[in-house]
Amino acid sequence: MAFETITVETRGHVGLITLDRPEALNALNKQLVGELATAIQRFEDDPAVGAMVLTGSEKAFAAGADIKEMAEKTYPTAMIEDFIAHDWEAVGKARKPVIAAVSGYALGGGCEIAMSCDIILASETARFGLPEITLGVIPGAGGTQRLVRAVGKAKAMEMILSGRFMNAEEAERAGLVSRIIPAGELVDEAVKVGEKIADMSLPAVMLAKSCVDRAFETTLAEGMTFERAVFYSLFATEDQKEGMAAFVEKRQARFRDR
Ligand code: DAK
Repeated sequence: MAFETITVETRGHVGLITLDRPEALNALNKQLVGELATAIQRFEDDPAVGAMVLTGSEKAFAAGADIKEMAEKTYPTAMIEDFIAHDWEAVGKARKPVIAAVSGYALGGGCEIAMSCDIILASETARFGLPEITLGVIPGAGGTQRLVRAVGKAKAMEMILSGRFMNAEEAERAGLVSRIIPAGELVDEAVKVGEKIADMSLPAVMLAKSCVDRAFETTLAEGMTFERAVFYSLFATEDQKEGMAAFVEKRQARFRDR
């Protein structure tokens, strides 16, 4: 299937998805969200891909769900269609790591999709916000839950109740963003991080990701028990033997994802 609202390429072992609806600041309409879910699934299924990068343009990562598409919805149509929630959840449900490379606006659903990535790298132009309240609604794709976990209640509550945006510096200080990279180097740097991750053992990467995610879902004691079981399980992989042998032999490990 050819895509019309995103572009997709593979750089080395990294799948790169670029949101591409410039006329609407990458507003996430039904078509775009469907194409994004398809592209994510293709990279999930591609054994040559070890990580993904999701980006937009310099002006906008994505300015939210498409308001023009939403405006006429009624309670029954919204509820029954469920806003194609399964497609919206594709990024958050990916098993391979997804890195968001954010320049410009990441608002509403755009901010929610960035937050459902595993790492957010931002350029100095990034603006994060959940302005749904200004439209008479609230975030509906995880914003009220993920923003609180990322930046704490005070900042999340202020942003969600007042619609205030956060710039890149504040987002980095608050822990929403992992690093700020100059805009012109952002995507290359995100791909570099993706390549580094893709060089690791994929089973270890996937399990590390699921352990970190588990920290948001459970108690410390349960999370530690889960982590311990996962840790032991990795001794069943060839990659553990290779990784530790390579250290002892003072050479680079060559992981085979086995
Ligand atoms: N939807 C549709 N079109 C949009 C858009 C959006 N979110 N954002 C921008 N555009 C369009 C504008 O209408 C304009 O198109 P034309 O009028 O030229 O045809 C074009 O992009 C350029 O925008 P502006 O002229 O407004 O550009 P400015 O630089 O002046 O302003 C801005 C940029 C980003 C500050 C402004 O465009 C803006 O405030 N945009 C709306 C931001 C927003 O409110 N976003 C939240 C949307 S609600 C769910 C899943 C998801 C969601 C909910 C539930 N489920 C799975 C249940 C998500 C909801 C949302 O995201």
